[in-house]
Amino acid sequence: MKAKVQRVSFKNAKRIIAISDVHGNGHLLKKLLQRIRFCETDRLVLLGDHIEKGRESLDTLRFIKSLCAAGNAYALQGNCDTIWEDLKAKRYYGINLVQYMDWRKDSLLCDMCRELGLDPHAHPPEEVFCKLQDAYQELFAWLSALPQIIESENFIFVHAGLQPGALDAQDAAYCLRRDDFMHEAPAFNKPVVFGHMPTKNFCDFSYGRLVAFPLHDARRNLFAIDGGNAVSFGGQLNALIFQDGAFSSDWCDDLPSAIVCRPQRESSGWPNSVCWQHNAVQVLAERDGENLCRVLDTGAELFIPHEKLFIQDGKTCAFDFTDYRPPLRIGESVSIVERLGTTCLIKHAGVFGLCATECLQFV
Ligand SMILES: [Mn+2]
Repeated sequence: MKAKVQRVSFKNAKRIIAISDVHGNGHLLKKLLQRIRFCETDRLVLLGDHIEKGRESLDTLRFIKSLCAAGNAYALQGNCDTIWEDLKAKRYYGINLVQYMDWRKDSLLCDMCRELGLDPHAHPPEEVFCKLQDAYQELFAWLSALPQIIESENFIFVHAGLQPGALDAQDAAYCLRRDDFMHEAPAFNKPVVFGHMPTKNFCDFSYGRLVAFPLHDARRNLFAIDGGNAVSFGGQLNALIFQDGAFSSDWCDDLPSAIVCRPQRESSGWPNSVCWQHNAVQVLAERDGENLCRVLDTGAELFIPHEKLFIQDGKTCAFDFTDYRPPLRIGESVSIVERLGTTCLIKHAGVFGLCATECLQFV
């Protein structure tokens, strides 16, 4: 199917703001919009994956729909937003909607059943389908009518990726689901802003570090903005803000924070990290509680705690981890991603790293 392209004029906007992959975390979207003081003179583009994985898909969807109805917000379709259409067409791994709800509890359909007081197991799947269809026709229609591409005077917005060539000739499925666009993308004349894959997965674009902030590739005119909210360990919701020919970003997350009470020096050398898609490792040596591992795809070598390793398809794999230690000054605030005994995995200025637990004062 051809992608639907929506052309908009942002000529009179003070700021153009892009936010991606809200994934049912409407409370974070509200917090972020407040933080950046979103107002009528702004234009906001939500890059899709509005629902699924977070706790409040139905509320989030209604909130985003109301933002769009107010006139200065625009929404794209992401691969998670077509779930109703996919289940209807039996395109979703051949499962029916009840099986889907059993598998994904944090989903739009589960929220809808809860709101209706409908037990999906008390009826045949076809009946559940009809009840939801009747009750939420308008929301389903709104989701399925969303464009896959939005083009303004100066920007192109898409959920996951674009192929080379004209916007009107793009394939809808490609726009929704392109897992490695950051590596595969050609150069574009206009900046292309996209989400879908957490920027943490592109550590080769961030000097080997695991990051959650938006990444900019100036050579190819790309902005990857998915901070991994609701999907990735320690993820955040990013807002990329264009104003007066420059860009900046802001973010929100749900992580607890701590105050630095002893300074930390930045680790020296190129950081070693492991992240999803390239997470198969070879254990080279063991010492108490951790393993020296080599990441098979990248050759990076780093110590990874025992509990961060798992077996998949007979291979030893690691959850996202890094040996980078960010520079920290007394009084600075950091987000606590995970406490690992004497060490903490933290996030500071959008960068993941390690810090000795004794250097932090928990608030
Ligand atoms: Mn996606």
